[in-house]
Amino acid sequence: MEKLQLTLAIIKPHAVKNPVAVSYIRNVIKNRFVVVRTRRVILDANEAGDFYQEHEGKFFFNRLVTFMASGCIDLHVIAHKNAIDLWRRMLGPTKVYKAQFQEPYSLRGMFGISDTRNVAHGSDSTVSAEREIKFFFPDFSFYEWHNNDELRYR
Ligand code: RTP
Ligand code: MG
Repeated sequence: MEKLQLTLAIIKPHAVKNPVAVSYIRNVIKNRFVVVRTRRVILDANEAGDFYQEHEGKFFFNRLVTFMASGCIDLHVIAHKNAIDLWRRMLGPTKVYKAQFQEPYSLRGMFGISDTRNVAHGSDSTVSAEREIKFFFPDFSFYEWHNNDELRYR
């Protein structure tokens, strides 16, 4: 028996403000994943900068941080046998032109506005998933998650 993998999905401000996008995305998440935790927050620029620290110094960093602090974001800790890859595949390519032309039915293909306003975030590895979940849910116990007998798959 193996434990379901966890990832963090963040619905970005422009998508949270778009009722069609946010309800579609919530449905997709509910239907494909086990939803472990959900929280709506507003970040200030410092918090957004901390979250995206790996991108500090890149040309899009300020734009990204300002955008992420511009309104509510929805956080979803979600679980699936293959949560990290599945969520990133559902998102589609980071670049909006690629998403629209190559994966038009991906979330970014359908609701992406620009390379920054690209609908949602997904952790890119088990190490970043753990860091990112702890960042927003500091009381989340990975120990308990891994030792709880519920939500295992065969
Ligand atoms: P994410 O981390 O958000 O799931 O997306 P990702 O792995 O596909 O992309 P990454 O390279 O990690 O970039 C993080 C976020 O930075 C913004 N970005 N803006 N040219 C630009 O303006 C630009 N390039 C990247 C995006 O919001 C991307 O999701
Ligand atoms: Mg990334």
